[in-house]
Amino acid sequence: MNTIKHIRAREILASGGSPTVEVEVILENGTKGCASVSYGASAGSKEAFVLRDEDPKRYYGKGMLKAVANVNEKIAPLIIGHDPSDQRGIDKLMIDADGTENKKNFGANAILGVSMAVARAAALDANLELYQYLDSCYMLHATFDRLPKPMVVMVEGGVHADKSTDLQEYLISALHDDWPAKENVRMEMEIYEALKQNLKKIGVSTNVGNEGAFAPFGIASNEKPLEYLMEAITAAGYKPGSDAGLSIDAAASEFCAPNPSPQRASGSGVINNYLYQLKTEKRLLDAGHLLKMYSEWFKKYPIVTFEDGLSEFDWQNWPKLLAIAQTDTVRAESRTSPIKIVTDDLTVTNTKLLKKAIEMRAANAILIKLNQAGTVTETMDACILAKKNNFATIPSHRGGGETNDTFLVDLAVAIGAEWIKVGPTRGERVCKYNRLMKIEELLSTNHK
Ligand code: 2PG
Ligand code: MG
Repeated sequence: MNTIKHIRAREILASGGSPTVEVEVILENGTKGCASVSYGASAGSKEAFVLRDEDPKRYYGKGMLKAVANVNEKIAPLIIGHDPSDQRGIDKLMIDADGTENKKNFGANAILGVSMAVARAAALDANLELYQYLDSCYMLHATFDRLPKPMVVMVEGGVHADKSTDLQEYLISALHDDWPAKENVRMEMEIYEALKQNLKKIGVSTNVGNEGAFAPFGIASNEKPLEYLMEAITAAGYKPGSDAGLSIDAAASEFCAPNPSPQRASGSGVINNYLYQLKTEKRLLDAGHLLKMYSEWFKKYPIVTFEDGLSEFDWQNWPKLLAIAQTDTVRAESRTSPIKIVTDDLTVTNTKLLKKAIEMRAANAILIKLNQAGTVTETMDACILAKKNNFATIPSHRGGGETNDTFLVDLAVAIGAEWIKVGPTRGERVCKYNRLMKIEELLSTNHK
């Protein structure tokens, strides 16, 4: 058996200019798996713990030398000598040795780096592409006959940009399952270019936010980007609602606060325990009025997915949002499936929280982020549970600190995800779409 011989972690820079963790796992025969870990800017409160040094003398406290040391000194001795193909066993070993609910001891950034690098080394050792390896390792029986479609951030605000919209992301989601990935990617980038030209024409700034999407300074309302996206789709020569749909990630936890005088709004069933502050429009809305605004958008625009429309604490109103979305969706002739209500901060790629969302009928889709879970196995388990319960899965990049690692693309392909949320520009984003197009080429040459 080809066992794990050596594990080495180091601090590298993530896209925001702050450090993250990179891990190398080397096997007896010299096979080397390398992986780096991303982290978010608008992280959910229940995500697995990102261990930062909190040393103000280095990187304003954001150094990751403690996590690096945990890999080199605490995790490596646990894992060295193990069979790298026992991914589930290795992940469990690290979870148990950490011993905390959210990986606070070693840091999820340390544990995940090892978990991903082990998977890469095992895939290389088995002479498989990573997506093939994940398929066999987790017995997914993937057919690879449909690749995830791109879902690209086009306009961004919230904590991802300065003085833009309150809602965090406005995206274009490709709708054709039967188009080659490279055609869906091309469409997205042509719409991005059309959007840029349109914004310039009307005198709106084309400066970009964390993820390379436009972050229009001083925008008039949170609805405006939806109009911009509709115009851009048409200007690029595509049909809104049949070729390309609109998606939103409100990231509502970021503009939500407890309501000092909570009341049940009469008749609607909405419980107003929280208030939502839309600074752009100088409005403070209770959940009832926020849902009313969303409902109007659902009727007016071909919105296909809607993520974190309510705060991660506002659980009781999520089923109401799902019900509204299922009745108020604009339907293009070619598209019959109802809008997907996507959980991100609400479920943080955690099977316990996903189970709760399933039981409460709080949503019908889940965003998947490796670092929210903290191991490859827990991430895969969340995907498997979602699939079993007819939840769409959408693996996603991170806003704050993304890296050039493309693991999430292989994961998305292996689980047969509906979409993959990344982009649009900057190296750490486009490398994901480049990997997707490469996988398409590999599959066409029989790498199933
Ligand atoms: C999100 C992500 C990715 P962050 O909320 O979905 O766009 O942002 O990584 O900052 O949480
Ligand atoms: Mg989100």
